[in-house]
Amino acid sequence: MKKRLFSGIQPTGEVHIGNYLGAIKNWIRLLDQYDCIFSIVDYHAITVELDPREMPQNIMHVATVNIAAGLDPERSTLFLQSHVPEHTELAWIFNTVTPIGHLERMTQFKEKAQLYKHNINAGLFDYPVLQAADILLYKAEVVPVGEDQVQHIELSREISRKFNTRYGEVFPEPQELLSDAPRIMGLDAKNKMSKSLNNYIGLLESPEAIWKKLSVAVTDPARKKRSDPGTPEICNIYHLHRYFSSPKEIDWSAQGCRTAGIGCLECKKCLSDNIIKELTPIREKAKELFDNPDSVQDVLRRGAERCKEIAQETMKEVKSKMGLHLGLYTEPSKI
Ligand code: AQP
Repeated sequence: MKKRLFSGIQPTGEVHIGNYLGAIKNWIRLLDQYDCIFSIVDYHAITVELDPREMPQNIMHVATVNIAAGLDPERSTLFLQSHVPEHTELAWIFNTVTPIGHLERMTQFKEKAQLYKHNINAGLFDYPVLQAADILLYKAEVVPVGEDQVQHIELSREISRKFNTRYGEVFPEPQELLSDAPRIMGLDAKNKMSKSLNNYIGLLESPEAIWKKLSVAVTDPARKKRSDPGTPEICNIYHLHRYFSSPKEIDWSAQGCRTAGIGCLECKKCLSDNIIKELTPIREKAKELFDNPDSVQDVLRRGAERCKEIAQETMKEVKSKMGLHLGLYTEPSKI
C-alpha cells in the first residue's frame, strides 16, 4: 500500500513559476511513489474577494495548467474541493478542537489581513483549519508544499493530535515535503512570487510577455551600471537560473556577474530563453486541453467520485468516535 499524499492549489488566477517550482514539479515527481490526491481549493480561494463570473474559468485554468504541466490524471486524483462537502463538515468539527491563539499566530493570516484590510473575514482566519480538514479527510501523511505553507501543516499535525487525544485515534500526523525551490521570490526580488502581488511569470505567458517582464525584473541593486561587478548570490535572476539553466550557464552567469563580464540584460536574456524553452510544451499542451474542456471536466468528475467515497468513510469514523452518528449510518431503516 502506497502512503497517501495530498496537496492543493487555489483557483485565484494564473498559475505561476513559483507554484510550478515550489509545488507542481514536485507533485509530478512524486506521482508513482504515493497515492496522490490533488485538489483545486475553491473554498480557500473565496476567502478573498473574487468575481464569481471568473470562478469557472479560474478553476478550468488551474486544472488545465496542472494537467498540461504533467500532473497525469491516470496516475493521480484531481478534483474540485467544493464537489466534496465533507471538507467543510470536517473543518467545522476541527474548529472545535483548534485554539484561537494558534490561528492568531499564522503568518499567512497576518500578511493577508494587511493586504485585504477591507475584508478581514472569518474564513481568512479559519483558512488553516479548512486546510487541516482537506488533508486529514484523506488521512494523507505527506503534503508537498512551498515554504509558506509549513506553518499550516504544523497546525494540521496539532489538530490531528488534539482530535485523536479527545476522541480516539483516527488521523495520522501529516508531514510537509518541500521541493528544492521552497520559496521563489517575485520579480520585485522583495516578496515571495505571488498572484496577489502581481510579481510573477505565468506558466502560460507568451515568450514576448516573459521577456518583457524579465527585462525589467530587479537584480543585484549594487550593479548600477554595466561595468559594476555584482554578487550573484543576492540576485534573484541568478537564483532563477538555478532552476531553468544548465550547470554551464549557471557558472557563466555567476562568473560574468562577479567580473562584470556580462551585463544584467545578457544574463536575463539567457534565463528568459531557458524559461521559454521549458514552458513552451506546457503552453502548447494547455492549448490542446482548452480546446477540449470536456476531457478536463471528466478528470474532475472522476476525481470527485473517488474522493467522496474516501471522505464519507472518514466522516463515518469521525462521527462514530464523537458519538454523533446515532446508528444512522449502520441501520438507516431505523431512522
Ligand atoms: N513563491 C512561491 N515559491 C514556492 N512555492 C510557492 N507556492 C506558492 N507561491 C510559491 C506554493 O504553490 C502551492 C499552491 O499555491 P496556492 O495557489 O494555493 O497559494 P498561494 O501560496 O496563495 O499562491 P499565491 O500566488 O501566493 O496566491 P495569492 O497571491 O492569491 O495568495 C502551495 O504549495 C504554495 O506553497
